[in-house]
Amino acid sequence: YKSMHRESVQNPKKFWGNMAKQELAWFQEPKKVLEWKVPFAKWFGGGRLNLSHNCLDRHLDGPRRHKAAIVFEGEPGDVRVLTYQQLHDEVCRFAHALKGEGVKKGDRVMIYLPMVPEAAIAMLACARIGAVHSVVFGGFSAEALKDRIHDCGAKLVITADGGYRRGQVVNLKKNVDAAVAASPDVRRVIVLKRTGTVEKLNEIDRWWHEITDHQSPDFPPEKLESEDPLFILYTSGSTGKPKGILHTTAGYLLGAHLTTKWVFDLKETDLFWCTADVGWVTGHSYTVYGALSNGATTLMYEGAPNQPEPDRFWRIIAKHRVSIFYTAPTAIRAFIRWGDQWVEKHDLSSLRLLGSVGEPINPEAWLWYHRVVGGGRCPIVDTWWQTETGSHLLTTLPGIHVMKPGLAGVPFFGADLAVVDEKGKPVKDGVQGKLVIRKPWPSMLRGVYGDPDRYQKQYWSEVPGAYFTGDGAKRDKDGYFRVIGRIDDVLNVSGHRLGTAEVESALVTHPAVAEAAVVGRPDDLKGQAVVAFVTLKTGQKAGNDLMAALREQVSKEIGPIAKPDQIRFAEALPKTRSGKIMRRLLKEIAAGGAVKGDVTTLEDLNVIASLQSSSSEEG
Ligand code: 7RM
Repeated sequence: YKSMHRESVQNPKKFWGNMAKQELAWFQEPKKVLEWKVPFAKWFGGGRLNLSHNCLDRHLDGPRRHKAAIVFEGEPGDVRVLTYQQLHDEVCRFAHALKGEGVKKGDRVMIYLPMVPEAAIAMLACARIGAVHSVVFGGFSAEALKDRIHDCGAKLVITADGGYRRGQVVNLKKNVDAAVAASPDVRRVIVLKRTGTVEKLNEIDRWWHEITDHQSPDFPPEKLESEDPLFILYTSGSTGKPKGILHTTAGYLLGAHLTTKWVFDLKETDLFWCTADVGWVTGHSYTVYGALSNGATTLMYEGAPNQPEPDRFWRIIAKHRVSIFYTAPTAIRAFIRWGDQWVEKHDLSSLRLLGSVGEPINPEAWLWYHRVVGGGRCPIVDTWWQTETGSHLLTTLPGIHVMKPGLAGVPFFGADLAVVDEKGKPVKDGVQGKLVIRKPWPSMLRGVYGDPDRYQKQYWSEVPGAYFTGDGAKRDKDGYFRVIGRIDDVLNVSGHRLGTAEVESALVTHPAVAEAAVVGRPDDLKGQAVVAFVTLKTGQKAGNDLMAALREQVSKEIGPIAKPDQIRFAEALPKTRSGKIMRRLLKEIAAGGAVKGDVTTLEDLNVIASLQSSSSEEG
């Protein structure tokens, strides 16, 4: 590992040039591995390829042709298996359908679907024709969907009548109708029939099956350039609305492909289950693209982990003989709470490797995961990465590295990670600093859609010459990184990214609210809980009704995942002389601790007292 990593960082062109040729299928091999003008990278110039061809067609010539590509289990218990040949055929049919609706290369297509095979089919069909998909998690509200449609200028939306979650039907179509009513540029909505809860379509809608089933199962993949856009995925930042993170074809695919292969030590016979919804980057890179590019079998599960009972995941693992299981610490902590008996009821001997992603994993959860789920036998990979990085950048490699509970691990090949101080200078081992990336890597974001300045400002100006991750970290003497978590104004709630600014602007859309400040509070289960400090307009009365209304407002503006856990009404918010809200202070108050440190920049010291006695109630 050490010599290979050193080489990959010292001579990235050689390393990635070789990997690109060896691992991907090209219509035309690239001529130039990397063009780098900080912070803009172009990888694999002159190359032509297609991502869906890499995920499908290249597996059809050999023994993988009739191998399962997707094993799907719906929440009600329905199971569907699609072989590579069948998946190819469905993707081609749907690509024809999209073409028929006028979708062309470069067009943006919105995907708002439950975790069903059609989500992967829609993504792959877009990739096949060179359209740029933007998947929106089904838990986001109509308002959030509308914002994303407008931001990327999508003219077509793919959705379903509904999806199953916690024994209920999630009415996706209703949200799409509301979003589309406010989006004059949307010309077409394609509706998958999943729950049978929509009887009549609107004029703009077409049933998925009606425009797809009769189509030809062959659709020649578009020969795309390496840097042709592949997808936009919205993620929360420290300011404003979520940003559209842009990924392009070849570099992204190579990152997702190689990490899936090496980090999960993938074997031909594996059944790989990444529990992330395709609405998140983990679902993109591991459930769909990385797994299929490697010709693996990927499992998709539609519903909740405790439906109908808290052992649903273990039931699925035992039933389908899952061998690699990849989930988030927040889920692991919930399983611990629900009790070992739910795990122990099932034969999990098919498991051979476990993974964790999304937030720091506390050593207790790690040890439980290892002992109870992994039977003490399975290595755990704790993979650190971001929507922006496209694929894993910190991890251990099973069989190669010793595992250390609570530490993500070492840099993946080609990744030049460092922990630096305020001035951008590397700190000593054991000292906390900012986690930065000093060299480009193939699956890096190519920018923020429609906003090149924001890309530069947000990521490349905090630390000179380097990409700032937003995370704090420490490196130990063995070169292992412990990622502490976000040090910017981004929260990590149950492994989901949330911008404090986003929640604040959702709160102030309520007519009673004057100002809002949102901070995170440590939470045993979710990692962080959302605490909102709110001041009201004159004449407005604080109380339980208003609290409920404000939480509802956030749910409407963003989605249920963003609902504050606690709302605290205050007389005023603590501010510096320049008018900035003192978040450090609010964090301490939210955590229930005493206010420590320097408060001399506080505008009104009385504010502290009023906050600490502010009325509050748990939501
Ligand atoms: C994959 C994903 C990214 C943020 C990131 C970190 C946190 C993710 C780990 C982690 C500690 C990990 N993309 N994070 N993985 N922290 N250990 N293994 O989660 O864009 O949604 O979030 O998540 O703070 O910056 S993301």
